[in-house]
Amino acid sequence: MAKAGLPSDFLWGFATASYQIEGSVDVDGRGPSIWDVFCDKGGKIADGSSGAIACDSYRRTAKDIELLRSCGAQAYRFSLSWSRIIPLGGRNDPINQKGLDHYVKFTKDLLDAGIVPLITLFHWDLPQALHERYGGMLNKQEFVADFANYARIVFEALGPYIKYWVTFNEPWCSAVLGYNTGIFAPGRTSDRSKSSEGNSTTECWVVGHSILVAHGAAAKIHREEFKSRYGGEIGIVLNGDWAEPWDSESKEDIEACERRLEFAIGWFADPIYHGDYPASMRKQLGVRLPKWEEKDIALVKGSNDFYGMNTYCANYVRHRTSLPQDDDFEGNVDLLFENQKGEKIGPDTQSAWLKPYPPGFRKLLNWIYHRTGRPKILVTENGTSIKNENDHKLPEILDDDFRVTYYKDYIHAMAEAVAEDGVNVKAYFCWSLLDNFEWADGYETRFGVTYVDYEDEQKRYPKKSAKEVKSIFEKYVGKA
Ligand code: PNW
Repeated sequence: MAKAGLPSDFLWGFATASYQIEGSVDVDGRGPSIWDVFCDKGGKIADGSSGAIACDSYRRTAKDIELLRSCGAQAYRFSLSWSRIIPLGGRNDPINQKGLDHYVKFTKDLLDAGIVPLITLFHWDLPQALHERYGGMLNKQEFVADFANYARIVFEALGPYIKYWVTFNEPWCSAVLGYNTGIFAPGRTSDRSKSSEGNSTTECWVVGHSILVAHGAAAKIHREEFKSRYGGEIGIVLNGDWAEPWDSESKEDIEACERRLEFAIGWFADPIYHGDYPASMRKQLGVRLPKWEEKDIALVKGSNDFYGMNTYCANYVRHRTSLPQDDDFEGNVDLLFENQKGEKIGPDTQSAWLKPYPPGFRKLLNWIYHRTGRPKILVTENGTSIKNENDHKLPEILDDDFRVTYYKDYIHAMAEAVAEDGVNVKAYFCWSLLDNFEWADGYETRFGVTYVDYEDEQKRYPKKSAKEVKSIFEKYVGKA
């Protein structure tokens, strides 16, 4: 049996994001984000919904803090809505003091409740005005300058209270889902049945590049202007799921797994930890992958104080013998849920892409740890939806045994990676504290450890998992 344990200073809690929970989209001077506009287009969100009300968390901060306390959470990861703080987003646009004050008060209230706040500056809700003004993240120079200005305003206001800053959540999703497949805002793609604008062969790579430079610029500002005053650490959050070879004997499939991880994770991690994109991406994408200007890579290389890791599941990966398509973003591989022997990687959930595979978590922790030169890792998201969960009603819906098992197995896998393999993991956040607006999947897909009754004033009911997570951590913390 492998040893399993976590250090005694390990921090655990729950995560959310502004657009998914806040609602109050036109309250107290908030400006629209690309997600407000995308939802309003129609036909983009499974149930035709939007984040207009969501969990009503903007008005229920006290309830959310009470909930966190009742779950025994030590920490809470949430994101700021840029367009609440600067409604038009830009460096010459006015600041909305009410929006900023809201987050300052919330942060202080969390601290008063004994909960460590972790702030994400950008969880996909770009101010719409910046999208309209210059194409948002397609315009590196403007975007970096505006993001840097926004970050500085936030560091100034919240610096004294925050130990961990995340610049960007999952740039892969912003770039690929927003500018290649077009299933996320702003919905740009070459597929003209979905969008009249966009170029899937180039834009996602440009957007990824802009995000990296903006992250580097914010990290520099934090380090030079705030760190000595307030302390605190800064990093980016990258998503990625483990890859198992479709044919475990095939050298090509094993290489395809590596390539898949490089396209998903190395795309962002390699510039930060090694100063350039992976060679496999360079080879496949050629000139479509932006070249690093010296001044940009100087900002990006070494810009992480910690590695923020989001992971949910795993895939089987099979190499392709055909030449890569121009809009391919996966490294020219097939992503499958079954291997050559017909074995499934994991059970179905409500999310088409998510089949739990706990051993993959331990393997991926090891892969990332060694690829990036053994940084401190914070697991900033991990969790699951449940097949047909939304068909159930109170009180049965609170018996989320599938989710409880998921957390038991995933946290155990992490505790093995720490105690047995020596991976330096210091924090873990369940996704999510609340059922919430699950982007293109709307409200039908629930990820919360808390049931939110959208029909009855967004009342919150902790599910079984909300209580179980605490006892799971009690088993491991202090044992490594
Ligand atoms: C993450 N995929 O998104 C996000 O950070 C959360 O906002 C989100 O609610 C959560 O995971 C659950 O989906 C992802 O298609 C969305 O592979 C889609 C994918 C991965 C992550």
